[in-house]
Amino acid sequence: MPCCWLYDARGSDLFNAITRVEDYYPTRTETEIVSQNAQDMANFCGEGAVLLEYGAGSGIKTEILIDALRAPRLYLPIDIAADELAQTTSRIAKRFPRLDVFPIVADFTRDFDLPPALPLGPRTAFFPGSTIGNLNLREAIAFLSRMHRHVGAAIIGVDLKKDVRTLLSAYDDSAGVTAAFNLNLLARINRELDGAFPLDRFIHEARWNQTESAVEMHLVSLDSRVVTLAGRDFTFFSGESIHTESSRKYDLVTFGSLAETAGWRVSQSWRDRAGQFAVLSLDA
Ligand code: AVJ
Repeated sequence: MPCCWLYDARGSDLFNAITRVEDYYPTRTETEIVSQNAQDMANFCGEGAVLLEYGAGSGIKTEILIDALRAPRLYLPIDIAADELAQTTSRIAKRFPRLDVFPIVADFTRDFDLPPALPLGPRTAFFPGSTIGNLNLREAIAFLSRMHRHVGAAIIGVDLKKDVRTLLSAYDDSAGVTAAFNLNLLARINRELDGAFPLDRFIHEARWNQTESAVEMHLVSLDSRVVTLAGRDFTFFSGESIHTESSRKYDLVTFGSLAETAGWRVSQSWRDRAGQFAVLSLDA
């Protein structure tokens, strides 16, 4: 399933809850990297920057970056989750009264237009969260190429390969928040498509796919069952799963050549001490 469907209002709330659980290391690690290197990142963006953010979400890391920018001109947060985008927009607009904020509700994995008359000034994209990891190779190249048409520079967060135990507990936390986040997809189908998935007969599972270098989230059916949706039958064998998300993990060399394929050159990389996560600057 396209993983963007995980993010209805409830899904966005649950994702924000995930970012606060101990087992899920990416958000706090990346936030720390951005905090400690905000000045370098701001210098990279230059004075009077126009900042585009793909998949803005709650915008916590963005706030840290904007705070370090010199006289930023415009912030364009792009997100599919309209409710959360509205909240983030008003919080950031309030905190930075001299900054213009122009939210765009869009699925950034598809083509969309930027507003026609953007102010002059260097345009930089901010793409944190390792959201790039949710895209497969073809999608990632298409996305990075579109970003190349939109802006001349970018700052991107990339989650790095590490031991499988750490990865799997990040995607199957002991508090069960990730399980609730994943299962909300079935609840959403029941709500919006009038489905009849029994939520207690599907279980969350995180799997490491070595070939894809990805953590996968699955919803495993505990029974054999037929679920009817919009006049169509969906048949499950017992143990068969719905694959709801892949979260690819990169090493810097592999990511560098992926970026190059889309016309980018990695210029700087910032990492945490343990080398769990990287934030990279890209030049066109
Ligand atoms: C959307 C990339 C930040 O893949 O790590 C968190 C979503 N899924 N736990 C990720 C997610 C399960 C997350 N990002």
